[in-house]
Parts: sequence; structure tokens; C-alpha cells
Amino acid sequence: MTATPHDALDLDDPATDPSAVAHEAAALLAARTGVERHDVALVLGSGWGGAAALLGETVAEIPATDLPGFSAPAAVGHGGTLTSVRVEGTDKHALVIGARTHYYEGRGVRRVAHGVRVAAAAGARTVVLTNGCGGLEEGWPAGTPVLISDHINLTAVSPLEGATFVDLTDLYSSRLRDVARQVDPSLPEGVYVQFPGPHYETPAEVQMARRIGGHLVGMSTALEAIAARHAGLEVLGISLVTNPAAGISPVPLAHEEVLEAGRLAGPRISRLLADIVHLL
Ligand code: 8IG
Repeated sequence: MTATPHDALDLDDPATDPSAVAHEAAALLAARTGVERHDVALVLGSGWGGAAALLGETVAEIPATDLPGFSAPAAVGHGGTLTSVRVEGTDKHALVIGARTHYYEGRGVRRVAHGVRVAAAAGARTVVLTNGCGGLEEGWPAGTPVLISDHINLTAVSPLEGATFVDLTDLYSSRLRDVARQVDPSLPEGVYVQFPGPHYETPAEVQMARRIGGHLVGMSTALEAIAARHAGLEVLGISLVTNPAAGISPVPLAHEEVLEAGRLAGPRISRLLADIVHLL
């Protein structure tokens, strides 16, 4: 059961409008944080957990499961909190979503999309989606941050329902990528391929991802980006290569190495994210 006592609306009920649950959660978020409107939202993926610390002063931190529609986290290294931060030197507020639901958790696409929908309902115009992923480029060792220029969704599902035809041209805003490169001109960019997971790819699947135009492989972000665009958000996506994808390196993948790569890259990507948010 994922319902909380606050659940007036049940996100899992097909008759419920997911955006209504998001608005309900956003209202409760405003009440609990005392922050009427959040201007920007950040979803922190594997390796990005420390990146909120440099943004500014934490106004409030609440367990995501206190709000309607959020599920308890499934994987080690994935937090479960929503943090409201006053962005240093500005009067802007950032909503840091440390509670991502992955498609592989099997709770349905509504849970996957809920965080960005709440961000939009909370007033955000921009969302920064981050992740840890496998890299296909020899020149991108573990610890390399990469701007997402586009994605290929191999999950075979959409976060949208019904006849919802949303244009995904420039989904990963070229304007926001330019802003990121103002902070760090050396940032490379690449196409993110979302697999369903939770297993990593076979080497043959990694070669397929390369041949169809991919540079990064992961298990998140694409579905959230689609939901974010539908909700009217401008999207910036940044991947942290935490491991060479299967077959790219001779060593098999382990979740512990993923966490370690995140720890080592922590200071650089934290600074990067904070500097980008200041320019938004
Ligand atoms: I961290 O190599 C992380 N997440 N699909 N493949 C996929 N997801 C990942 C990987 C990877 N590394």
C-alpha cells in the first residue's frame, strides 16, 4: 500500500486525474514548507544526493511519503525527501526532489511522473533532471557529467494517457544547455537511452544503443522529461556517467561502484548544479 492518511485522491485509481493529485500534493507542500511557490525543481539521481547542499539555505525538509502520490524509495542510495531551499542570494525557492520512483519499481507511470507534476503544480517553470548512468564513450570515464541533448525511450510506455499529443522537439531545452555551458564550457552532451531495467544492459544491447544514436544508458529521466514538458516545464537533463556501460569496460557492473563514482564526483557536480541554478 502506498496511500497515506492525506490521500483524499488515489493516484492509482484510473478515474483519478494525476494532475489533481499533483495539485493536492503541491498545496500540502506549500502548507508544510511555508513556501507559497517553488520556482525551480531538481530531481536528484544516483550520485547527485549531495548536490542540494550548495544551493542555499534549507527552509524545510519533509518525507515525500507525507504528501499524496509519493511512494517509498526502493534502491540503496536513493533518498526519500523533498527539500525546500531558498536559493542563495536570490528570493527564489528550489524544490529538491530526492524521491524518484523508477519505472522498474512496477508502480506504474503515474508514480514515475508524479514528482515533476508536483513541481509544476508548485509553480516551477524549470526542472533539472539528473541521473547516474552508463557511458558509451571511451572519453567519458566514471565521474563525467554530460548534458542530455535528446533521448530515446525504450520502455515502450508513455507517462501520458489518452490522446495527449505533445511535441518533444527541443525537449531538453537548448537554452538551458547553453546556460549550463556558461558555467562549464567543457560539458559534453549526448543522447540518453532509457531502458526499463532494473537489470543493466547486455553488451549487445549497449551496442544497439550506440548504433541507434545513444551515448548514455539509464533507467530514468526520459519518462519524467516527457511528463515535465506536458506539464509546461522547461527541462534541463544532466547525467553523471557512473560506469562504462556493459561491454565498454571489461569489468562487470556493481551498484557499489556506481555509488563510489558518485561520491568521488560529488564536489564537482554539486558546484556545477548550484552554479547553474543561480543562472536560471
Ligand atoms: I548508475 O550502465 C547506472 N544506471 N541502464 N545502465 C543502465 N542504468 C544505469 C547504468 C547502466 N548505470
